[in-house]
Amino acid sequence: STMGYIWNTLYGWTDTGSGGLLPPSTDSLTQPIGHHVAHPDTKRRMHELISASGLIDSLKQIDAAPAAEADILRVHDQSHYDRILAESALPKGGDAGDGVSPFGHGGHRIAMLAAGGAIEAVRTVVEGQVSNAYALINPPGHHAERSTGRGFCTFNNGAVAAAYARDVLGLKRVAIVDWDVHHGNGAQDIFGGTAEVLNISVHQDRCFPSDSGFREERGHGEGFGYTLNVPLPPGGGSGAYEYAFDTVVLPAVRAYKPDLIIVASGFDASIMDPLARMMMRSEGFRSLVRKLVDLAAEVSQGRLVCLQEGGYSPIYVPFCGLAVIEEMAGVSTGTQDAYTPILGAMGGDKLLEHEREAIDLASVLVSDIH
Ligand code: 6DK
Ligand code: ZN
Repeated sequence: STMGYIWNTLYGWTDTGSGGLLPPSTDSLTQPIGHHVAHPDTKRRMHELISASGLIDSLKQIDAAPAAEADILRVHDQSHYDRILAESALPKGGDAGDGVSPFGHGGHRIAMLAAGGAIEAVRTVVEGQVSNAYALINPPGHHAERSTGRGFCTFNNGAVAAAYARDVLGLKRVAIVDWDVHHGNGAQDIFGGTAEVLNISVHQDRCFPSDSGFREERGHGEGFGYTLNVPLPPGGGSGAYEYAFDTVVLPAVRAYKPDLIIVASGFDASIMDPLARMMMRSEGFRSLVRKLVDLAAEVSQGRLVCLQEGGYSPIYVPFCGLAVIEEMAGVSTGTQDAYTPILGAMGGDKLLEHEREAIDLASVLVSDIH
């Protein structure tokens, strides 16, 4: 069957405020700019390339339904949900929780549509209506913890979808593979105590949050071993990521044998990204998702769902997204990554010794997964 794809016009309507990254302030002299790094245009532009390339004609477009309050409450506190709802009703909106994650009036509705998009992607894949799915949702989710939003994230879309798969669709085991360049602290907070969800985060070491994502954080109680962090030194490219996938991510998911693989798919490990210092290009992301498509065929009946997380280069994120979705769909539009001649000449693809050493330290943790 065909691949599922989700985008909603309202995902392009998040109001990230008039600051660039920090709130504008005459005290700190952070000037207003009107185009926050997480401005939704980057994701809308990715959707437009999926459309303009013609790839969209090969995809089954699925409508996002808003999540229900009960869907959110599987993984978040009532107080967090109520605060978002209340601040969303204010004329100028509010903040997801950390003071650097602004949302506008009505932001609650968009966040519910993002979580609902994640649910619909998972539901249609598990019910067999589509072979696999990419949900280009916004706002992102992977930093949102049980009791608070954080890092541009309001509700943890991936966790909401994983809990839905478990509680509503009856799946026993869900693996989350988080290749967003930042640490997947939200799922670690929410699922750290259970073996029913395997949470693997491959990220730039101490980029964001700067105080989590260490290899030593392995989950607790029954969940010990089912949180797996793979921090990478800054500067890594496809060589480091492919080695991390081949020696840690794939063996871990094989050992776990999930019923579903959810990918926290950010494109902020790209060489063009302002919020991290890694050097991936679109072909690198294509090869990572190829590995996961094959892995899903082997362990999870092909069930693979990508959920959009970060990515802050308006010009380059679209090409990364196109490569990933083409590969999942098994379709080539013949579109070239227009930036390959420039970015490929910069180097950075080769696995370096210090990267190998860091990844090897994580690969020993796989043996505790059963
Ligand atoms: N740093 C994401 O891409 C979000 O993972 C990344 C968020 C980076 C925020 C950078 C930032 C601070 C702020 C305050 C104090 C210290 C550091 F969730 C995704 F969108 F996917 O604000
Ligand atoms: Zn990120």
